Amino acid sequence: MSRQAIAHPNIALVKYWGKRDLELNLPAVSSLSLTLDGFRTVTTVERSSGDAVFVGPARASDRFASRALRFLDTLVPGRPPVVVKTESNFPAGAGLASSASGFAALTLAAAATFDQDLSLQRLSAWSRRGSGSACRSFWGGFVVWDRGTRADGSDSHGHPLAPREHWDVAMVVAIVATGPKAVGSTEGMERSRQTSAYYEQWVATAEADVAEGREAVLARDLDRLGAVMESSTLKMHATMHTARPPILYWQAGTVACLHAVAGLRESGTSAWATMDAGPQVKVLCAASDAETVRDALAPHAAAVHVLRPGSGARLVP
Ligand code: 2P0
Repeated sequence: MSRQAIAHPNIALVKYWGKRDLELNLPAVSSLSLTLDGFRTVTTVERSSGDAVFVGPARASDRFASRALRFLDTLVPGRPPVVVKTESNFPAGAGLASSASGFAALTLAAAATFDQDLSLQRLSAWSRRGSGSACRSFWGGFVVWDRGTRADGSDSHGHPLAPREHWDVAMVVAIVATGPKAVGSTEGMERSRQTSAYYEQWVATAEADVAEGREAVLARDLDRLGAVMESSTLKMHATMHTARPPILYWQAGTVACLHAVAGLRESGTSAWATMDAGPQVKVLCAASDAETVRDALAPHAAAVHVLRPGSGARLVP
């Protein structure tokens, strides 16, 4: 018995950064994201006589395998042994949201293999325990993850805000540097929470940013969404820059791309940047401006991808 699932990464427009419960992986703040097409993870879960995890054709590292298998243990205690095979068409661990698509696809394929007939909201809450941002990849287009208030985390999952057809935007992704990140997201969030004097302000202003982002998405107001989006990412990185020891994911190319985006706006193109736990710069713009944005970023990047709003995680029939 085996099932296969496909999921796309999502990029947060208003960020998740910080946890209020490490065990259940509950966020300190709500967030708002856009699910992308183009990049994707395909994962198969098959019942077997023993556990094994493969990434592409090769055995996964022990660290990767035990993270995936321990996650399945929390979902279905006493589960049968499985072989997991996963493959993504973009680099992992480089600030491109590979854990979002990875844990969304794994959750969906595993639930089907274990005959768990759950709503998307339940699956989303399950996936959150593997990687917080995964809970937003169950829907296409624009998605809100409510931080929730319940201690058991059952109300901390994604909700669809607007489908991919709602708004003809593009996310132009500048790959500034490849290779795994020096500090993982979970460690980065905890260091910010424990040592940055700005963390409290980050949390205090996050819900208002999500509310503003929601209104801007529903009104298709790119300048308004872009302004709150840049403010959110810069506040998030400020908590890292002021942590001890500091965390600086940005490279020279990151800053060059930020100036290129500001230059685009000065010359009349509505383009807005966001960065995650890595050096890459993702630029939101109208789909009709995507090539202009690509040309402006290309001199500063090793590669530039133009991605469009994508669909939610799904089982392969
Ligand atoms: C986000 N990031 O909202 C934020 C912005 C990175 C920066 O969610 O610790 O792999 O597994 O819940 O989801 C990346 O972190 O973190 C992330 P964990 P995750 O997209």
